[in-house]
Amino acid sequence: AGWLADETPRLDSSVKGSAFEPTSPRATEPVVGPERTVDGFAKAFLDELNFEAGVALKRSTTTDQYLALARTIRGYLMADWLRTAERRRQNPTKMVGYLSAEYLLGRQMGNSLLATDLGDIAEQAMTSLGLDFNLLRAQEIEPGLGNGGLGRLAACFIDSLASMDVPSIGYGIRYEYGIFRQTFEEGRQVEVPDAWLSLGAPWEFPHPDRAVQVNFGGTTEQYIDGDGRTRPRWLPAWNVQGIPYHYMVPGYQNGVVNTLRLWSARATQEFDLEIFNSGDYAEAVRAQTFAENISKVLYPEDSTPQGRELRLQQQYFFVACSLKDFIDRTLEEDFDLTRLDERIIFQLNDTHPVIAIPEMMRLLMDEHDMEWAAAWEVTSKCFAYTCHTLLPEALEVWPVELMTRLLPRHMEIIYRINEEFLDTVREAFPGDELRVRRMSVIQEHPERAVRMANLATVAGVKVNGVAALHSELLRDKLLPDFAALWPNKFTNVTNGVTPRRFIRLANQQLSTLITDTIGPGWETDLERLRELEPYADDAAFTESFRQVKQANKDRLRSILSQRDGIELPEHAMLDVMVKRLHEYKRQTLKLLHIVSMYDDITSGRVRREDVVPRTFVFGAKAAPGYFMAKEIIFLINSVAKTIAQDPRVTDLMAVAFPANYNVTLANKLIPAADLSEQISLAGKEASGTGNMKFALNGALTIGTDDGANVEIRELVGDENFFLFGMLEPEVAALADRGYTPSSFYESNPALKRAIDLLASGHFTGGDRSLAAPVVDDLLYKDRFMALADFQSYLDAQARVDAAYRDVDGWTRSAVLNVARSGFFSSDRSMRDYLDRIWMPKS
Ligand code: NBX
Repeated sequence: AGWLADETPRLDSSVKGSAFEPTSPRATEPVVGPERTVDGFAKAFLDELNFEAGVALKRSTTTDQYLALARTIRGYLMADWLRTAERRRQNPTKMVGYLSAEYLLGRQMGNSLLATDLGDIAEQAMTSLGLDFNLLRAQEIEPGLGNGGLGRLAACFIDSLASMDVPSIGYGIRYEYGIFRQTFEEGRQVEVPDAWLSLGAPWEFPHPDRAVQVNFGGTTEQYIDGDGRTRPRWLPAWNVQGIPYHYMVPGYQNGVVNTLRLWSARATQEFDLEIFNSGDYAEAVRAQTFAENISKVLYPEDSTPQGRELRLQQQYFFVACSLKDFIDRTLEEDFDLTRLDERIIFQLNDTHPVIAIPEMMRLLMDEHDMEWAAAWEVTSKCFAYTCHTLLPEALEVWPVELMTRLLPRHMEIIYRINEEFLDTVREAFPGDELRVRRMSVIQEHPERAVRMANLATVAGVKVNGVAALHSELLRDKLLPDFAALWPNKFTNVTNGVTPRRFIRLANQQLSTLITDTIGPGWETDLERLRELEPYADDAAFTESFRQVKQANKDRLRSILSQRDGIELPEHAMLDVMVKRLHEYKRQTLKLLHIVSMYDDITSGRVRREDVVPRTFVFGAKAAPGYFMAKEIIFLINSVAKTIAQDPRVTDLMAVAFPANYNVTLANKLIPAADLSEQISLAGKEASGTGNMKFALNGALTIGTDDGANVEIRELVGDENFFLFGMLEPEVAALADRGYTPSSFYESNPALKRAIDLLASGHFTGGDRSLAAPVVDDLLYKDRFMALADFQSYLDAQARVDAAYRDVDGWTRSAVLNVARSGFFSSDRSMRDYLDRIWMPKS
């Protein structure tokens, strides 16, 4: 590791002494927002309702009122947005371009109210008009434009960049349908399309006037240019338009509003007309549908790359739009493109936007007349690559056949990049052709394909992992040949989460307690939570802290009752596992613990009075095509139902699996949790970010030595963290020896009982076959070694029970988790990106 050890994060609210230095406001046209009073707000609201929407208050629906409220709040941000944009235009500096196919934003209204500090005024204004503020807020459908951690990370990062006033822009895709809405039918996941735009989209600003054209297909040819030089050019076969939609990204009460620019695909008129003129009207309309499919829907597969053509179209579409957009803006100031790296660093959020690299080469050479060497010189300074995985099957590769068909010019450029790169390898390692093959951007087997991670590593200024352990494994196990060639290219930036959304908004009572105790300002200087440490032994403080946790639990019970009809017991430890459903995350290990506890109680193996009552909460979406993940969901629901109906255990345990876990639900669940489950097989979870949110909200973690768990434990202390399971080297050693899960089953009676009970059909209405897919996989494959870690996990859970019985001791640990987790602010992550990647001193 070592990347973290010697660094004390600094946290001031602006970035100084770099090209990113915020520029002073200049005299521009005065922009005045509505008056910041209850009356002023009410008037602005009625103006929106009456004159923009054309609806009278007494005839308005809740939807009308929500839309008018959103537009009113947005109006208060507008002046700051215009000012921020103008300030940046007047004094251009280097910017960060965050390129991400996903942004899992969560609801916008609460965040906008917090950023503008208008919460009280807005609430009073709505009350003065006889409206229910909370009901209106509940109308918002969150923009679910991401799958999970990677998409939510992008949303946290742009929040921090705005709160730190870093000149930056987020680029992505405006999916018409975001991540599917999950429902359960007889315990099985059923996906419903997420029509999040159907009620209107008050937070976005479409700019059809700034449309950009994107080409696809066709061929390339050589031609002689005006100077008599032979040059290649692309003769594309079809094209679409990208329409930018702007979203405000407000900083936290600092007058800064940055922009998130999401692209939506539309058919080009010329394209339609050509067919239309040929007389086939129906075909013209079909062409439109075809074009617009590109931004229609978010691919719901995480960690398993989709080799689908439409997915590559999406990636190239948003990247081409974004680069064109940025370069055009830069040319407005007459900038010399050979120095483009003085204006931009594009951060590649995983390999999804990596096609930007050949696209930049193409733009510079084919459209801006640069020679290869000059174009490469600048391109290789404009990108940096973040990897978010360690699973080899999650690395994106695109078949050469598909690339050639869809992006022939880019394929040529990739070949040339690779040729020159492999020359470098051969020079550094003469005669080592095996190495050359391993490092090539083109793989030959099982089919010729472009390895996007290799391309990103070749062209990127830096390659980073997302937690200390992950970055180490990325360097030493996933890309060791590249690390041997370029040791300094590799670095770490541990993920973080925004304290604005995940503490201030999600946990208002805890926020008030913190502010009352250490004063204001911690929201942008999260290391200040350290000042809470002395209060871990303060009777009055710990009592208030407990009350806050209890209030959050009570609120959650009422939310789950209303939202899902789930009735939870009043007094129980709240044990929460929320994240995407994936075998490596090991929801099945959690399930084995639950079944084991159930078996202990029902068989009388433990005395009832020795049982610490628990409520288990799961939240997880499975990729629609991921068979095993869906079987696991079914089995969890089956166990939950059986337990709810068994009077022998209902006073001691309950399992809740509310459907459709999303950012909105996370904000309600996390503040209520006592115990955070972070139980992936060591070496598989790149970082995790939920783990940070729980610790910051005063849950204790039971976890493996994986991802950012490692750093959480280092910071909060061993005594305040329940560690279990094999370490990564032990996992590797066991895999090398050959892992046989059945031997653990045979030799561990508790494990055997739990698996036998699951297999017996007890939880599946007597039908053994319904449990078989999961049980058989565990017994005969168990790729992620749940059985090997089972006993260690049970032992750790016993330690959890003992600790929870000691109310004071538990509260003390919970307070220390909050006090010592300030490092996990995404503001610190952004500072690390600035120091190590975007603006390194050396
Ligand atoms: O990125 C996640 C990792 O699994 C987490 O450990 C990490 O904390 C988080 C942020 O760094 N990866 C992730 O969420 N991946 C995807 O969502 C994904 C989406 C589409 C795709 C591949 C992966 N094709």
